[in-house]
Amino acid sequence: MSNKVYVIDVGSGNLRSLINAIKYLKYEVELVTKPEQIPSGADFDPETTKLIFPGVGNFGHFVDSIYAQKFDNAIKEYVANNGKIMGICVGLQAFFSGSEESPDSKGLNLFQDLALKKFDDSDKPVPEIGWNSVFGDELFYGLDPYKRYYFVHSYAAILPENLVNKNEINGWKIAKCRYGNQTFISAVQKGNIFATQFHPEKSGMAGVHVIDCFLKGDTKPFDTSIYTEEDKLKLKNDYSNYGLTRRIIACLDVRSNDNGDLVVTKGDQYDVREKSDNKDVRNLGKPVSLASKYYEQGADEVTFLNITSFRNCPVKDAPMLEVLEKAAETIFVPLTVGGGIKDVVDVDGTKYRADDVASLYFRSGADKVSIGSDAVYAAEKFIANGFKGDGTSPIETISKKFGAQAVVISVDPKRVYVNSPSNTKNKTFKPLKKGPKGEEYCWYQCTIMGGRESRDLGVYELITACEKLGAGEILLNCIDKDGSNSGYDLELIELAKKSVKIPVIASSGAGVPRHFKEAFLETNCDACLGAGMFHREEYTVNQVKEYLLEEGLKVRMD
Ligand code: 1PR
Repeated sequence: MSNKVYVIDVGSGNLRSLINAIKYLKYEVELVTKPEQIPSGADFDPETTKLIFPGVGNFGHFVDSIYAQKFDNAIKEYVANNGKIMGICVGLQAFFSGSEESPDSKGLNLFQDLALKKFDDSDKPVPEIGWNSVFGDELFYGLDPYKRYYFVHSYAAILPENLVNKNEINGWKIAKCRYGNQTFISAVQKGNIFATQFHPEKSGMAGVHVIDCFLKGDTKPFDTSIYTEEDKLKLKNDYSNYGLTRRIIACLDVRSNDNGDLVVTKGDQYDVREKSDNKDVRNLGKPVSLASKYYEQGADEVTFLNITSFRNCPVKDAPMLEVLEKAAETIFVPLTVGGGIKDVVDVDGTKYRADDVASLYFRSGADKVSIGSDAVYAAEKFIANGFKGDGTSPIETISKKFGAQAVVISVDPKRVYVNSPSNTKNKTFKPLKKGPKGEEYCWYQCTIMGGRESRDLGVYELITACEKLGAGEILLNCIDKDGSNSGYDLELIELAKKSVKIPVIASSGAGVPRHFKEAFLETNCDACLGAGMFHREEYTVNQVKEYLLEEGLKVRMD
């Protein structure tokens, strides 16, 4: 049996995690960057040759590159010769005829006459970001209806009512998934062709198992007879949260300490120095080993924030690139990186656009980048420009190239009390508790450079502008609550959830598992992030998840 796996690389997004998952399964990877490298002739054996077709980001950008690089006919010929192929995410989407996302671009039309549509956001956040389950009477390739898989997309092969109960369409077996009130195709199989809308390489061991089945040519579904009735009850989807589990994110604030070592640190209201006389940077461990620990504990995502942006370092040598490369070798859940994602002039004078900087991170294993200070500048410009973008902000350039789902906005706000809404141009609300001087109103002021500079821009103004500019998710910190262990600022999170359709991650203040439950139930946030409580080993991620499960909230158990 050949040990080689061919992976098509049209230059989009994060291939590293996929390559790592394949290597983890003890196969070798050969990247295919030209159509003539797709195995044919003596190199091709329908029984043993394996080709993977991964895609992320914008449908048009992806399929246009396939046509421009003349991959279309080579893929069709390979498929016609019964070659084994697995499409992933936009790789699956490319098998369809087209997508509402890019009406002028054509898909490969293997799965005929079904086009992709955007999710309806009237009942749920869009993009769908998180862990959903798959179902169907005839599953395949190790798919398990009791496991969870990581989805990140705004467009899908949404099934019309008359097809929702089918297990097969146009001779293709389908696995389905429900997001809110819509059912879509989560995986397809026909002969040697297989594709998943979710990212198996980002779906923990459940996803690695699916890749393993494809590589072995084992088309059987997962044997669910191993589960007891109790397990099934615990694991099965109850669709209470649009179908998604409650997502728990472990966050690592990373910087160099005074000796130049890269450490994970954690501040109180963003002050990361010890209170002792020497005022050292708090050192809570090494980034890769802590990230691996949290993955093992069941973290659904890991976020790395470069909190000092390593100012004098050449872009291509940024220490965070190496951290990501190492972390992605063994962590098969999504990785986000933030800090310094902007247009930069390198130490040698070379100019890099933010999307080039982001691309380096994606290629190193990141799935999303988070933008802090530059998002504030972009929103200010957007508002000054009559609520219009000019296409040049990092949010716009990265979103256009890699898709909205890859762009997270990291917000660092502080609460400001005022006597009357007329005291500020920003949107105010009436807090539950009045301010220290009896003020009845407040707003959340955005800061840049890790809280060092406050701007005349509110959180509402920032996040609504960023959503319009093409951001896919909000990471909502809170300087007042950061490191306090006193629970999230629920009023802030609720305000954000009411203001945007894109998912909102609650951050800052988690101290005990109950805080996660409060945030999920009282604000309907899409994910909860914790840092200090995990670093100080007060609780493990798994303990938080077990608690949530006992309280009736579904979580991913790999
Ligand atoms: O502005 O695009 O270069 O991004 C800089 C990034 O670094 C931003 O995402 C900003 O939030 C982050 N950052 C900058 N300075 C600090 C600091 O702490 N001095 N960290 C900082 C922000 C907040 C969260 C933290 C949660 C949860 N840290 O990441 O993990 O508050 O903590 P807790 O659970 O312990 O309460 P740019």
